[in-house]
Amino acid sequence: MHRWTVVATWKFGETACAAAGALLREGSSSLDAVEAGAKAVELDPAVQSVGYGGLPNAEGVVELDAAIMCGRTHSSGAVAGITGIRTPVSVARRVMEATPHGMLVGQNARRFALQQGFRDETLETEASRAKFQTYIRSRRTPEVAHFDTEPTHDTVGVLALDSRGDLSAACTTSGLAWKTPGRVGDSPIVGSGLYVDNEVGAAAATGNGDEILKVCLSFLVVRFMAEGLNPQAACAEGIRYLLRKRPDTQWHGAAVIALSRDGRIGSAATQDGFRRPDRLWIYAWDQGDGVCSHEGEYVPHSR
Ligand code: SD4
Repeated sequence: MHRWTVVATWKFGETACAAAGALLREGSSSLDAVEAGAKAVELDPAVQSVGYGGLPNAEGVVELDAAIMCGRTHSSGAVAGITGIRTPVSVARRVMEATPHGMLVGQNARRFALQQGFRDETLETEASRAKFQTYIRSRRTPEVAHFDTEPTHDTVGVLALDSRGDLSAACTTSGLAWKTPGRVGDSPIVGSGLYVDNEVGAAAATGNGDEILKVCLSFLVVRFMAEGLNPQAACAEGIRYLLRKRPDTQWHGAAVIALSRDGRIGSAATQDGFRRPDRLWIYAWDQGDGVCSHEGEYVPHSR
């Protein structure tokens, strides 16, 4: 019997850990746990960067990205740019289990979800509509993704180790607010937003996905663990690599969490883009003693 563990990105990762932990405690698989954890955040309308209530693209359409990966079978499924479905992580799982494919996108992902029995529902809330209206009034270049000073992005990445010793990961997001329609970030891409090697560990990333996917951050962190680094050192080394390769483009920040197959946890973030009072790098976890969250390590620029 392994000691079960769940770890998730951000303060709202507590919601994910609570839902996942409830299953892991009962002996459920890590795959069921990460799906339940990610789904709990997707369905929370107060979270404006994931699922229902997520902020839209530059044309006011909420486009969601999600992926799930099972360490036991080394299989994965993903959807990108899906609209009108509140639980894209579950659609990603259906892609994994009911198709021979790894990812479906856009209208066809949505069509697949509807065929599979998912409901077509609005993703907008009063709060997300109001934020979009404010953005519309202030923007200068309507067709180009616009970054403002607000933390208008954050993904939930969930990693779990179950009592049988199997690892899984899930990652789900509405991506960057006001993004260019069609833009897909790191979150649904295996190796970038998430990665699992059942013999080694798992990792998930959050932050500016346009940067994260240029270094395959989650795969990189798991490889560092395979080479013998503990999860904390592997996360810091992954962030250091990103900073080395892309030194001038990290102002929005990137962060990563990791979980080793023996239940050790790590986390690191670029110092740039975080550490403001309104944007601390927080991650949550539960190892059977209750959900807690903590500020993670920041890696400074070496320039
Ligand atoms: C993306 N990585 O689409 C996501 C957004 C995010 O904190 O995680 N922001 O780029």
